[in-house]
This record gives sequence, structure tokens and C-alpha cells, in this order.
Amino acid sequence: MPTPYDEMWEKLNLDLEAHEGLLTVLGKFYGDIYLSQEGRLQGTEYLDFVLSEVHGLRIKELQDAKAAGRKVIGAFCVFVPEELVLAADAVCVGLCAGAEVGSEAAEQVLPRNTCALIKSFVGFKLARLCPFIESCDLVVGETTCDGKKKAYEIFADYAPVYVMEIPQMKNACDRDLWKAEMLRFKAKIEEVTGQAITAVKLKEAIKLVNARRRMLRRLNRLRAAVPVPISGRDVLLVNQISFYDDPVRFTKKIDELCDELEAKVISGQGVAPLDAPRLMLSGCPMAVPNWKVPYIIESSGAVVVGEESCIGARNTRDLVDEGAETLDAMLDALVDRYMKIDCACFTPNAERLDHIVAMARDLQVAGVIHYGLSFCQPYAIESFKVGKALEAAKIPMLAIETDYSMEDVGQLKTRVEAFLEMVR
Ligand code: BJ8
Repeated sequence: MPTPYDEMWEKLNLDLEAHEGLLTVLGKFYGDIYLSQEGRLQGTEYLDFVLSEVHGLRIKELQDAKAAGRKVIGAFCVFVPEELVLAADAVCVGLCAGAEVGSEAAEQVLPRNTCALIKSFVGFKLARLCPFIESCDLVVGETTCDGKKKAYEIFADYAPVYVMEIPQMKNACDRDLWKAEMLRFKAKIEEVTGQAITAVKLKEAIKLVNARRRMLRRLNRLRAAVPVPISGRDVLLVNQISFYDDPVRFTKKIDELCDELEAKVISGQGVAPLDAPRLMLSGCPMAVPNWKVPYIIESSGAVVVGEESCIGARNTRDLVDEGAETLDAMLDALVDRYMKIDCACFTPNAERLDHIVAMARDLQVAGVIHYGLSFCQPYAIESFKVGKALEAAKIPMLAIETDYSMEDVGQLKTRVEAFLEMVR
């Protein structure tokens, strides 16, 4: 069926037929998982609208920004300092993909036993399905896990790629490396955009990104109420959208949603029965449209009240210090904030274990589901230590490994239901 965006998608060199198929599947999936929920907040209309226009209006906005001389920078990881991108008046979009659709194309250039997230973004590019990637003037990769690091070498044959080196430990020399990388990235962004990053612009960008983080923290505080006032699925979606919608609009809309949520909390209205087990997710990021596991959990009678993940608390826990006045002091504040990220790519990574236990206690969860993407070694191996830390805190954990296919839904549901029986 023709749409007002066909011409734009054609200019972006998308495979129009395959893309139409993707949007149809996405729409059906969204209807089943999101629109079927009862008692959703009015503010979730914003989420429905953004999702329905994810490849339409938002891409049009990116094209308009480009026509006005702004650059579009794509990133795959929460290590990429968005503040520097915004300070150069560029648009930053999150590119991590959560769909299986391009994996056949990806397997032409990557081993089959590569994690689904990597196969997804490579597949989206090779199969010409992602208008975000096609809109990017620069795609920023990073040396987090080996899979991503090596995949960017292949991806660079198809798109303009720049790779940041991420330290793997947290000693003084690692901080020095990260500061040097921050400066190298600043120079690259200035070169691509033709804009100098000044203290005034960087201060403004730091405040803007902090404001969005603060809003997500407000949402996380409210959603933890008893009874739980919003589904975990909806909160995951808010976090996912935070990576690609305009940050000012997003923060305003989520503020409105939080006001509505607050009223609901005050009046004691919940979306799940009081005795529904409260669970926390921990582990690999869940990029759009990866809603499989939260849906399985919530359709089994539990409710997700927190995500210890990059598309979740790991991305909002730490703010950048806003007190710095000089450009160099601001860069140091950025370095310090980003060094606190507790991705499983670090060794040792004791902070993550402490954060998980503290978060599980704060949220008063009945259990934690550790979510690993198949073939993700950092998170799969770290799940052993996570299990030990939670066991010591007397909090049950179920570790699951899966990918983006639907083949294991029945099996996962059986395991989740057995876990719920145990924690009830
Ligand atoms: S800071 S979690 S966004 S790297 S799932 S591709 S680790 S094999 S995504 Fe991540 Fe940055 Fe870390 Fe966060 Fe590799 Fe694992 Fe795949 Fe992963």
C-alpha cells in the first residue's frame, strides 16, 4: 500500500518491498503486545504514535535536519557521549536493533553464532531495511565486546564508521585512555559537523541529556509503587524511544506521563493484581522491537518493575556533574560519568553485582530474571557471579538465554512459569 513516505524511503535506498513487510509485522507485533493491554495510561498514546511513525515522521525530521545543515550521528552503545554530538548541533540516534528480519543477510558476512543484536544491525544495513542507518552521516562503534568490535570492520565497508576505544578496566591509566578517546571523538564530531564544541554549547547539552535521565529516573521511581501502576513493557518502550526521539519532546511527553502516573499512584490504582510477583530484568539490552521476554513474563501473571540494562537503569543511574565551567572541566565530568558504566565488558565488574543486589532490594522484587542474548559471552559468563551475589542476598534468579526468534517462546514461558511458582 502506498504511503506518504515512499519517496523518502526510495531516496534512502531502502528495499521497499521488504521494508513494507517489516512494518506490517512490526504493527501486528505491537498490537498484540502493547495495544492489547488493559488500563493503559493516556500518556502512552505518545508511545503508540512514536512507534507508528518510527520509520515515517521521525525519519522525515532527520531529513529536514540534514537539509538545514545538521548532521545525523548514529550510535550502538551507551558509551558514546551524546552530549558531544548535541553540542555540535548534530542529531544523535540509537541504532541497536532488536529484530531478526535481516539475520539471513547478516549471516552472509558473520558467523551464525554471533549474538542477535550484532546480526540485527548488520542485517538491517545489508538488507536495506533501516532508514535510521541510511540517514546517518557517521555511525559510531566501540570496542566493547569482541563481536561488535570485529563486526564494525565489516560494517565499515557499507557505512561511514568511526570506532571509539572503550577501556576494559577501571584503573587510572584506563581513565587516561578514555579521556584521550573523548578528545579524539570531540575532534571527529567537530570535523564531521564543521562546528566547534564550546563550553557554552557543551553545558547546554549536558543539561539536556541529564534532564532526560532525570525524567526516566522519575518514571522508574513511580513505576515501583505498590500496586504497580504501569506495565514493565510500557516502561521498556519509553526507554527504547528515549534513544531515537527528539530529547526535548521526549522529556516533555514523559513528564506528562509521569504526572498521570503520579495521580494513579496516589489513588492506589495498579495494572497488575497486588499479589502479582514483582520481577526485575538484568543483563543484555533489549532494543526495539525486542519485547519478547517482558511479554512472556507479564502474560504469565508477573510484573516487571525494573531493568538493570543499558536500555534501563544503567543508562540513567549516573548524571554528568553540571558544576563545571570550563570546557576541559566539562570533558572531565563526562569522562567520570561514562567511566561509571558497569557493562559486562569490564573486568573485574564488582560494581554491577552491587548495583543489581541494591536495585533488587529497593524494588522489593520476588526474583530476578537474568537475560542473556545467545552467544553473548560477557553477560553469559557474568551471570554466574550475578547468581552468586543474589543467592547471598536470598533473592532467587532465573538465567535465560535467547535470541530474537519466536521459536523458543513456549519453552521460555514454561521456565518463567515454573520460576513464578517458586517465588510466589
Ligand atoms: S555498555 S551492554 S550497549 S556494549 S549482547 S553486542 S555485549 S555479544 S550490547 Fe552493550 Fe554498550 Fe555494554 Fe551496554 Fe556484545 Fe553481548 Fe551482543 Fe552486546
